[in-house]
Amino acid sequence: VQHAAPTVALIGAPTDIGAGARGASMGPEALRVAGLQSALESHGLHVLDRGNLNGPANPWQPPLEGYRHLPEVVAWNQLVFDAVRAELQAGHLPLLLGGDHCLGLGSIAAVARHCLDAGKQLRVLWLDAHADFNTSTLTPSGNLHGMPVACLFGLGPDPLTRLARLPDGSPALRAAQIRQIGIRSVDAGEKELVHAQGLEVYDMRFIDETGMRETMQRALAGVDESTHLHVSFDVDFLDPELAPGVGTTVAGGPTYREAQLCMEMIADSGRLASLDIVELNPALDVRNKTACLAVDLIESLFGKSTLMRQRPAQ
Ligand code: HAR
Ligand code: MN
Ligand code: MN
Ligand code: MN
Repeated sequence: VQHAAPTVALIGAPTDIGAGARGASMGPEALRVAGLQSALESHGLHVLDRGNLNGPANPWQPPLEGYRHLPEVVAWNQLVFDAVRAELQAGHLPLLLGGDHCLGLGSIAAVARHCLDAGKQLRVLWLDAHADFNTSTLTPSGNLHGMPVACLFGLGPDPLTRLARLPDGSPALRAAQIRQIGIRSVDAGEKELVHAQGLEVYDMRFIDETGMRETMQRALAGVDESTHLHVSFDVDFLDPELAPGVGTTVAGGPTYREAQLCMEMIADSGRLASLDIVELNPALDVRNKTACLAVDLIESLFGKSTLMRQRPAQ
């Protein structure tokens, strides 16, 4: 079934406020320079570039009570929440150009709120080397880009969990609504918490043993016409040999073809309704190749495929 092509709204969030290395603040411009808008337009999408949000500077301070830059992280996430919510209300597909992954909190909180208003079922695919499920007592760094999923579950500092709560006071996200894919670096205490909270995690060992096709079939199981599918794509998901331009590389990520298949199968679901692309760090990249790879993968996510093909039988 052919869908009317959505209008994609690019929202730049040039900050590295939650990260442990400076440079993700240059991510939005690197994606624009890599040709993101024209690549999407070449597949028939209508694209609006909303420019960049304007949040607080990075003061580069040590952690305070387990959090680095908490007030600034709250400010950036409020801006992201409002921008993503406005695009969803306008019927657009928000594409958040990070920025570090602390922004996944504001983005997904807005999506959860929209799903509630629109009567949609929410499914989040979290593509990442990391689980991002730390708390102030578990974190080895205090960096809030390691904590957004926990905050979305209601575990985190008050100003952030408040931003993420639904009007009835429940957390934005429950374990049944999220699948984590590509995970290969989780801190010891974080591991226990992820397990205790019942998250479905397809880690690299699982992908090695099961293959990306079966992994994605499982991650997308139950997605139907009533589903709003959100993808939070942390570029460090990719193997660092392919994608060196991130602050926290972890060896042993998906290959080029595994990443493509992941994106293609998401596109086949026909349900992609919002997207974050985060943690791209041009200061650590090589001739913008990580940004170009990200654009290539985003094209596949929006339905570019090698040949016209029927969906493979499930
Ligand atoms: N787990 C480590 C920490 O919390 C590293 C987290 C890194 N996170 C990201 N985003 N780069 O996934 O400090
Ligand atoms: Mn649609
Ligand atoms: Mn992440
Ligand atoms: Mn990561």
